Amino acid sequence: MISKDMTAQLNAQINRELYSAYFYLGLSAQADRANLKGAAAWFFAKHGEEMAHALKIYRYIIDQDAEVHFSDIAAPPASSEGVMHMFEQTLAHEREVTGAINALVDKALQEKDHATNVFLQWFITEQIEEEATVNDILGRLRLFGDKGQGLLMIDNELAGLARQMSQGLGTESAG
Ligand code: OFO
Repeated sequence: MISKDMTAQLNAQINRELYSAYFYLGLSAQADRANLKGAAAWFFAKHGEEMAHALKIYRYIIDQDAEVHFSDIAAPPASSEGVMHMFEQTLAHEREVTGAINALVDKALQEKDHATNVFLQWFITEQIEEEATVNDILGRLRLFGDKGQGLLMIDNELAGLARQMSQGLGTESAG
C-alpha cells in the first residue's frame, strides 16, 4: 500500500512519461519531414520506450492497490530548428525528467516507502543512460557537423541504434 500523496505523484509521472512519448513522436515526425530517416526511427523508438515507462508505473500503482488517474497530455513543440536543436531539446527534456524522478525518490525516502524507492531505482538508472546517450549523439553532431556527410553518417548510426532498440537489443546503451 502506498500513500495517497505518493500515488498522486506517481500518477503525475505517468503523465510525464506519456508526454515524453508524445514529445518523441513529434520529433520523429519533424525528422521524417526533413528526410532524416535514421533520426526519425530513433525518435520513434524512443516514443515506444516512453510508452513502456508509463505502463510500468501504471502497473505498479495497480499492484499497490492504488488508483490510476489520467490527466491531459500537453502538446509537444511543433517545430525545431534542425537536428542539433532536436537533440538539444531532447537533452533538456531528459534532464527535467531526471529531476522529477529524483524528486519522487526523495518523496519515497521521506515517507520510508521502501517499495516505491526500490521500484524507482530502475528509472534512476534509465535516466543516467538516456542522458549519456543523448550527450554522445550531441557530441558527435558537434564533432562531425549537422550537415552534409557528417549528418549522413550520424543519421545512419541513429538508424542502427533504432533497429537495436526496436529489437529490444542494447536498449541500455542505445538509450
Ligand atoms: Fe521515461 O525515460 Fe526518459 O524521459
